[in-house]
Amino acid sequence: MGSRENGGPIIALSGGVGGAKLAVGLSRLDLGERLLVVANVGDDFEHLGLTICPDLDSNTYALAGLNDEEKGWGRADEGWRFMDAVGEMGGENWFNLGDRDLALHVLRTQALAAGGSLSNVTATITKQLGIKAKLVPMTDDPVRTMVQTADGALAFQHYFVRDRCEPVVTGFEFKGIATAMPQADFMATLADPHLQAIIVTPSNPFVSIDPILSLTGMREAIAAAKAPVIAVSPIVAGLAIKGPAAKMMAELGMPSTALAVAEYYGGLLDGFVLDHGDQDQADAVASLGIEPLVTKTVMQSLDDRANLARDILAFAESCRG
Ligand code: FO1
Repeated sequence: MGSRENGGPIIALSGGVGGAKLAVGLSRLDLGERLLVVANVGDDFEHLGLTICPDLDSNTYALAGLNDEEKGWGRADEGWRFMDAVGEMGGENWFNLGDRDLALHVLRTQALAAGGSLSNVTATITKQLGIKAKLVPMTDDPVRTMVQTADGALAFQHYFVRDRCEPVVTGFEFKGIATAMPQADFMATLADPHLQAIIVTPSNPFVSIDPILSLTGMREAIAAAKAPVIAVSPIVAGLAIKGPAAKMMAELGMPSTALAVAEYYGGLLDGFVLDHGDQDQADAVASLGIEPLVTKTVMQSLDDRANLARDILAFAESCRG
């Protein structure tokens, strides 16, 4: 890291695929434990008697280099004999648990049943997998995203996997959010006077980032933090790189543009990172009072991820001024 870095902690708010890719990019800058990745837990659910935490797991597998790049979730080099047997016996098989992935769900469920917290079991697993960054859930309390549609509310995984994101969304509810306590290390790091940056990764604003921002006292803690807040657009040239963000924006009556995402986050942000494909929206972002940075945000290679991470930290330093 260049001399310009103040050596303080860096927080990345992360959901699934897009967030995990940038978390990997940041982790390749040798930040060690200075990097705190905070994962959304609104996607979590109980399934086949197991506690499933998809966004924690996407970040865990990506940071450990074990993730399946094609699917965007679960592990690479996976087997499906467990699921074949579940199907044979008439069990629920709409949500695919790989044979290796299953170990994580079983061990986490066992640890939680023994009274452990989600933070503790996440720390144990990430340490076992040799992950240097600190990965924590946004809260240790249960929060469950419900997707509201014209035909009623759907549990997140029913919307996302079982119904393949086809229902038209009208809104979202984060069940449990009012009583969920923000994770302790997360809140302590937000209050750290040496905090270098708070990065809103290019995850889905509605179902990955909003659950984190909706925690009690979170927006106030971010506003009071001594670090610039930088968001990376999850929309490039009108399309989400992965997932239903653009479709949700259209269904919520928003233009599915990078600028609309900047407007959606609004006053929370000091800086907003757009891809070259959205260069023409940079001035409009600036007119919101948000500093724009135009760079390559589409992360195909590992180098792309590290380069974007480096650009963001340099951008954060300039925003700090
Ligand atoms: N996403 C799917 O589209 N199909 C699946 O069968 C599926 C299984 C699955 C198992 C474990 C896990 O951690 C994630 C899984 N996901 C699956 C992704 C999951 O739906 C996430 O919520 C999304 O990645 C959105 O964050």
